[in-house]
Parts: sequence; structure tokens; C-alpha cells
Amino acid sequence: MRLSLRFIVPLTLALGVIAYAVAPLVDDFTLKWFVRDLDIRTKLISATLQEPLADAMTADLSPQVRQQRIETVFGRIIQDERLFAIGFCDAGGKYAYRTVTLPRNIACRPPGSPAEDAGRVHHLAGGSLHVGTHPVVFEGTRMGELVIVHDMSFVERRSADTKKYIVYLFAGIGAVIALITVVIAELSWRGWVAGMKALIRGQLLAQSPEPRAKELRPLARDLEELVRDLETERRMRDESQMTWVPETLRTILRDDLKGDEILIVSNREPYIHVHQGGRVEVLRPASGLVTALEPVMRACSGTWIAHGAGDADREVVDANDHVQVPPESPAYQIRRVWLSKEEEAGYYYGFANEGLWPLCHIAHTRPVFRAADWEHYRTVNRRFAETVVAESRTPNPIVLVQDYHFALLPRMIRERLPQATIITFWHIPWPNPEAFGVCPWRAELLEGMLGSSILGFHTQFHCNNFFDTVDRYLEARVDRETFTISYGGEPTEVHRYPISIEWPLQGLAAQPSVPDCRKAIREQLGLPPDAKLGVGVDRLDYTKGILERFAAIERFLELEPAWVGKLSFVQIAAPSRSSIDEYQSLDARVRATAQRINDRFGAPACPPIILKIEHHDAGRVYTYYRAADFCFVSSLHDGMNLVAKEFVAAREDERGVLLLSQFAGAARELPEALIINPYDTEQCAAAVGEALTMPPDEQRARMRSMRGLLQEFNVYRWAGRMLLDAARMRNRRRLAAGSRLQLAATGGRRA
Ligand code: GDG
Repeated sequence: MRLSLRFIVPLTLALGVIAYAVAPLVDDFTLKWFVRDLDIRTKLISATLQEPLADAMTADLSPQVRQQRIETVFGRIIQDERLFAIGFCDAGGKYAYRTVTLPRNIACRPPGSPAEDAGRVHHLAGGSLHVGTHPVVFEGTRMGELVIVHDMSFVERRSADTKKYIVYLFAGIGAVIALITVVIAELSWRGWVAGMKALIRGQLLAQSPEPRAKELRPLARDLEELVRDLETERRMRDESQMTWVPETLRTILRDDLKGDEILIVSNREPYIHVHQGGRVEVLRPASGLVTALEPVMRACSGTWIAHGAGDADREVVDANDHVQVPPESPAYQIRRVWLSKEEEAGYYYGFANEGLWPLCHIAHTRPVFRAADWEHYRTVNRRFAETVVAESRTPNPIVLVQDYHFALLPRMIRERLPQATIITFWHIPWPNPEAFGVCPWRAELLEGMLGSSILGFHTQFHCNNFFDTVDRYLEARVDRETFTISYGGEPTEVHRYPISIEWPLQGLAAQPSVPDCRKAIREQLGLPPDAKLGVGVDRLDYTKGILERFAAIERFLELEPAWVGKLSFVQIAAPSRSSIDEYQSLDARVRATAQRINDRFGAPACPPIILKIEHHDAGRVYTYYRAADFCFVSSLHDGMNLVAKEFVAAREDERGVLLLSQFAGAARELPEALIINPYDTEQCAAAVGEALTMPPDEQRARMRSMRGLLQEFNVYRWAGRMLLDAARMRNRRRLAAGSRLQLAATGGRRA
């Protein structure tokens, strides 16, 4: 509005001024026009007076009567409002008769002047007069001439009026032109602004059916590319500059994902209801996954879909199988999916854990593939897909699919919710094509996973293996430069997202000091106060290399018998998948090996191996980390391994040594650990010796470096990077949808 006024007023004034400048020209023109008019009038009056005047002049009358008669005629004629005066000049050039109104200074023309005289304008003090002179001729004799004077004040009045009208007219035209211009400009400006804004938001045509403003088309593509580049750059820069805390995830959800709907699918639920001591208790499984994703869920009030495995789970859900969590301050909901015992046996224990788990881990345990398990796996994946569809309130939710239990789920969801952004994270390694190729349903699994928008692994090595596998078994377009695989429909981006732990570890706040932890654990284990202690913390799983670890301790004591009675290695092994034969067998072998080694080096005060096959609460696990002189992670193959990271995080004293398998993803990020090959018993034994004798300064230097990395790359960053990539992808797809519609609107031509 202000802009409009700023335009209309000056334009109106400018045209007014122009009109004012033009007015004298108009004056001049109208004056000439009126003078010509008065000339004609004068001629007419003169012609009318010829006869009565000649009659009066020639009649036999006394001079007084003649004068009276002529002046009466003159007096009658000047009744006309414009006729001011009339006079008659005799042949001697003197007034013979005249009206009293005739001004003294309008004299007769000298004798001998030309017969015709164009009208003259006399400017007097009171105004202008038009004076016309015409001869009076009787029977061929020139008797004198008539002087006819017109009052020209009406001309001035009219001229002034005309001037006024012209100024008004110009000002009016100016105002109208300005107004029209402003309206047009305003409308197209708004169109531009809206177009540009939409373009920048990337929602130009995706949300509006109106075609992109024609004049924007040439700009659109360049602008889109620019926005994309800037956005990627900003993300890259911002990601490293952000402080990664739960609040950061909330900010991403609010600012980058604009509050979009989020669903998580995992086999294990974040809260389990169980019967304990006659009551229903809520357990929170210690898991990095829950730590990372719970802030996301809390922030967006999303839905976490998981298998309801607790024996009291059904008792606490509502009619729609929902339960609000966390119990103390509900912020999001779990949607529980029920499985029969057969389904659980086939899908979870069978196909996932006897088939895919050993298939993906190169740990020399044969995978077992049963057709019946595969059927259950498919059925359960289908049920979870239906649950995702039923739970989603929007057609394009972000679905975070967790792990190898749901390889088929992404495509099943994609078929029902084509606009969903599906991020699948594979927590375990991805093997080479030969190893994966033994699976009878390899193509179906790959096709299922490629329903994802983004597929994440812990390391680039696993990503590369996946590219190779798809290349080998599917007719897909694999682009290793852009990290995308196109297999019908939308492409899948494959990226590395190394998982991590929270920083600082919440549980540490309640921990005693490191010396107190050392003392307490040695007392509880019945060890001498100065005993050296190594620790291992794992699910009791054959991929973790527990037996290889024991072999290393045994070999070390063999080589360095002086340490017998001075070193104990405590292994915490949480029972896992105990219904599977392979795990039962491992349990037996682990127990037997520990027993054999202890028997061999029998030193009652300080046994070489202390085996704790039971679940410990998280606080107790941290106390062990803090009490130990070294932590031994000897996985035969591991996606990441969070134990290694937890040990480092627990050591605020910057002491302790980490022995880390080169086959764990964590080894890529923590090269300051003593990197070992668990198959090389000699090397592992030497590493144990090195850990026990490493000078404090070296321990500190290595710890400091590893702690710095974990602080920077914590679990919130893991989740945040996936969410940022999802936001970037959604934005890009909106832009692409805009471009496609634009292309359609322009008949396929690039504007
Ligand atoms: C898979 C991938 C990847 C162990 N015993 C007890 C206990 N734990 C906790 C540890 C740690 C977690 O379990 C084990 O995590 P890992 O990462 O070491 O291994 P997986 O369970 O095999 O997990 C793995 C991970 O997914 C994440 O993506 O790193 O590579 O195999 O947090 O502390 N916790 C408690 N009591 C125990 O007895 N409370």
C-alpha cells in the first residue's frame, strides 16, 4: 500500500506539472481560434448594419435626428453581451457616430487605409478588446467605416476554465495510469514473490496445482541447483559444528522435518512389561538403539512399533494395542505386534538368527535356511508393514526400520505408502557377495531392502559389500559416485552411519569414583587389592570371540607365568537366544573352557577367568569398566561393537587399555586401541601383556584421543545425520516433483 502511494502521488504531480507547462500553448491556440471567430462575427454585424446605416445616412433628416437614429441602432446592437461598442468613422477619419462605450483610445484609421482590416486585439487595463474595422459602401461610394469592438473577457474566462480542465485532465489521466500500473505491478510482484518463495521452499508445484510463473522458468532450474548445493554445504558444515544432544534432535525435527510424522520399527521394544514377584514391572532393555531413538520419539510423539514379547505386555495395552511410555511421563506410544510362538520361532530364532545372523557375520558358523522359517519371516514382515500403514496418520511418514529382522519390510511399506521416507539401518555387517549368495532368497531380501529411501550401515566397507552384492544378483543400476542404487521406482541411497553411545553416559553420574570402583569390584570378586583385572562384556554370542579371548589369556599366562595369580579376566556374558542349539553349545563350550583354564593355572585367590553368565544392570556393567585395567573386545565379526565405546566413555580417569578386534566396525573409529586379530592367539597374548605394562602416559594419550572422538560422534549424531539426510531427501524430492510437473506443463521442454 505504501509502495502504491509512493508511486501514484509523484506520477499524478508530474502529469499535473506537465499540464501546467502545456497550458500557455493551449491559451495561444484558443485565443487565435476566438479572434478568428470574432472576425467572422464582426463581418456579419457589419453586413447587417450596411443597409440601415446607408438608409439613415441618405435619408432627408436633420443631423440631430440622423445621429439619434443611428446611435439608437448602435445601442440596440450592443445589447449583445459580447459586443462592447460600435463607432462610425467618416471619410475624414473621425467618429461621426459612436456608442458611449467606445473607448477613447480606439481611434479611427487614417484616411486611405486598406478597405479590409483583420481584427486587432487591444489590451486595456480592464481586459482585452477585439477591434474590427469594415467599410460602409452605398451605391459604390465608400461612405466611411464601422468600428466594431468586442469584449474579449469571455475569452479569458474560457481560457482559464480550459487551462483548469486540462490540468485536471492530465492529473486524472496520471492518477489512472499510475493506479493501473501499480495494480499490475503489485499482482505480478506477488506472483514473483510467491513463486520465488515456493521455489526456495521447493514446494512450487508439489503443493500448488498452479503452473510456475512463466518468467520464473529460466531461473528455476539454476536456483534449485544452487539451493541444493548450498543446502548440502550448510548441512556438512553445520553437522560438524552442532553440539549433539537430545535437544539437537528435537530441533532437527522441528526445523528440518517441520514436525513430520515418524514411526520406528524394531523387533525389540523399548519398554517391556513383565511379571516379577507377583507384580507387573517395566524393564528398559539396555540398548544403544533405544538411547539414540528415544529422544526422537519423545520430541515428535511418534509411534514405536515392536514385537510385544513381555509376558505382561498384553495386560497393559489399550484396545488398539498401544501403551504410552515412558511410564513416568508418557511422551510417545509403543504399538505392540503380537506373534504366535511358531511365528516367533520361525521369524526371529529361525530365519533372522539362524539364517541371516550367521550369513552376515563371517564367524564360520553355518547359516541354516528352512523354507518354513522363510514363510514366517515373510508373514511377520507383512504384518509389521500392515501395522505401519495402519499407524501412519499421513501418506508420507518417515519410517525408521531397524535391523536384519525386517529386510522385506521396506518394499512392503513402499508398495502401500509410496511417498514414505523409509530409512533402514542394518546393525550387523554386510558380507561379500559370495558369502551372501548362499542364501536361497538372496534376491528377495535385496529387493525388499531396496524399497528403502536410505539404507545405512556402520562402515563404508559394509556399504561397498552391499553395492557388490546388488551388482552381482540384481539387474539394478549401482552408482558408486552418488551412493545410489536404482532398482525400479525410487533410488535407494546407501550411506555409512557409524552408531555410537550417548555422551556423557547417563549412568556414570551415579557411579563411584574409579578407585572406589576398583576396590569394590576386587572385594566382590574376592581378588587381592592389587590384582590386575581385564573385562569382557558381551551377549553370549559366537560372533563375539569369547573363546578366542580366553585362548589369548591362557597363552599369555603360558608365556608369562609370573602373572599367574596376579591377573584375572572377568567375562560378563548376558544369555542370549538360548533356545538356539548353536548358542546352547557356545554356552557349554565357554563354561568348559573357563573351567579348564582355571584348572590349569589354578590360583584360588586370583583365577585367570571369572565367568558371569547372567544379565547385569547397566550400572553394574559400568562399574566393571571402571574397575578394569583393560577391556578385551575380540569379535570375530561385528557391525560396530558398543562395548568398546562404552569402556572408553566410562574412563573419565583417562586410564585403562582397550584391546579391539580389527573385525569390529569400531576399529575404524578407534585406531588408538590395541587393534588385534582374534584368530591370532599369539598376537592377542602379546597385546594382553602390552596392556598390562602400558605406561600411564601412553594410556592417557590413547584414551584422550578416543574420548574426544566419542564426544564428537555420539549416538545423537548418528540419529541426527539420518534425520538430516531424510529431510534433505524429502526436500529434493519435492523439488524434483516440481520440476517434473513443470516439464509436463511445458510439454516436456526444459524451460
Ligand atoms: C548389534 C551389533 C552393533 C551386554 N551385556 C550386558 C549388557 N550388554 C550391553 C552392552 C552393549 C550392548 O549390550 C551390546 O552391544 P554391541 O554393540 O556390543 O553388540 P550387539 O548386541 O550384538 O548389537 C553390533 C549394535 O547392534 C548396535 O548397532 O554395535 O555390532 O551386533 O551396550 O553394554 N548390558 C547390560 N547387562 C548385560 O549383561 N545391562
